[in-house]
Amino acid sequence: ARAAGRVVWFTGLSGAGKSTLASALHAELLARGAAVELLDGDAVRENLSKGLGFSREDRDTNVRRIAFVAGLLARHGVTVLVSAISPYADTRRAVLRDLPGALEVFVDAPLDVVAGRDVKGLYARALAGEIPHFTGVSDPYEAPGQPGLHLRTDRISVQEGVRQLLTALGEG
Ligand code: GGZ
Repeated sequence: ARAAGRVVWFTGLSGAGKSTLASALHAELLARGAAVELLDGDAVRENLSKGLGFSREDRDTNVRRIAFVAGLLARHGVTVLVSAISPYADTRRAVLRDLPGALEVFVDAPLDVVAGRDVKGLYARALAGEIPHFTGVSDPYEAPGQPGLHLRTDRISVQEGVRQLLTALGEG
């Protein structure tokens, strides 16, 4: 059988740069001719997880659905890039354990930096008390203790992040 693909699981706060890094890595791997798929928070919540909210239960359901699809793809040799806040450490551990060779990537920037960027204006609304379960403000984010890769996006460029990702994947 064909070798299994790797799952690269980007976890971190909204606005930390998960999707930016995942899509930059996606473009680079595509350019190298790899079979690679992107499971991004936004698209997943519009399709696979449509109707789910942001309670712990719904977030965990979202994360488990993503992991299930990632496993199916990886089994057929596809490299799968997952971008989801996935805030609960236990749930991440449980799903990643079932994905052989998965790389957990902590996309990390301090809350004041991501709230300062506030691309979608969500942090301003959350800090004003208008979003009851907003990760990092009114809902928890449990950072990985031992991520496969830790990227401080307030300190490194997207290009440098992609370089470190490729190295971690043995594709440098
Ligand atoms: C966190 C929220 C919330 C709440 C809406 N908390 O920056 P974005 O906008 O595009 O990414 C965030 C996205 C989070 O969805 P995920 O599927 O990644 O979350 S999880 O893994 O926890 O299931 C944000 C937007 O949805 N958003 N409300 N309350 N982010």
